[in-house]
Amino acid sequence: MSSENTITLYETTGFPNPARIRAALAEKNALNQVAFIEVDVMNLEHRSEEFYAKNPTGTVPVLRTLEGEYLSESTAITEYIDALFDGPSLTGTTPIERGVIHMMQRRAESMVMDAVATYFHHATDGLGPALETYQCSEWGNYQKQRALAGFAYFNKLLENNLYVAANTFSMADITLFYGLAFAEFAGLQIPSELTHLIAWRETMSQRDCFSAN
Ligand SMILES: N[C@@H](CCC(=O)N[C@@H](CS)C(=O)NCC(=O)O)C(=O)O
Repeated sequence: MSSENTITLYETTGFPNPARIRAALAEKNALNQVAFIEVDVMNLEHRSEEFYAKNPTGTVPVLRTLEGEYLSESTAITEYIDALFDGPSLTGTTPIERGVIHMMQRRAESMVMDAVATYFHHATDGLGPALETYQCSEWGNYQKQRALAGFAYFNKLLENNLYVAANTFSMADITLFYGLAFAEFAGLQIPSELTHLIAWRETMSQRDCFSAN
């Protein structure tokens, strides 16, 4: 699909935040309505003036909307996709659902996704010396402990719930799923006693939006 007059996703294959957007699009059955442009993060394409003009924080994903606006932040992009396309809601329909899903998405992001990312970038080799220009291993290892506490929190939550928020599949599940995938990539295993979290992840991995892209 051409990138003119259509929605365009700037992404980097294999990276967890862009994968959240692929999953949201798959859930809405809208992957074929979007053009995809690969950003070469390993060769610093996301730190070019051209890319900063799209997203001043220099991260993927970025989505160019039908109106030609550039959206960054996976949650904001997901909200746009959710409102634009038909299909099951990822952000909730009733006021209480919307509030709870937003809250739980942010918990999954802060307690798992962002904590894992900080561990990865600060306390491991991360993306390598060309990209990791500032590292603080103490901060990274502190975030590793936060991530482990996040795992325990979600394990308890999922003891009696099929989904992270509002008894329905949502962007909160997508964020937690890719937060755990990132953790595995970074060498952070889910402790074996966290059986509810492990079982939830296994069940989620069968879902088409995660397995088909
Ligand atoms: N809060 C942002 C995080 C985006 C982010 O950190 N993306 C990573 C890839 S998963 C990135 O672009 N990393 C580039 C770098 O670390 O230089 C979101 O929700 O989209």
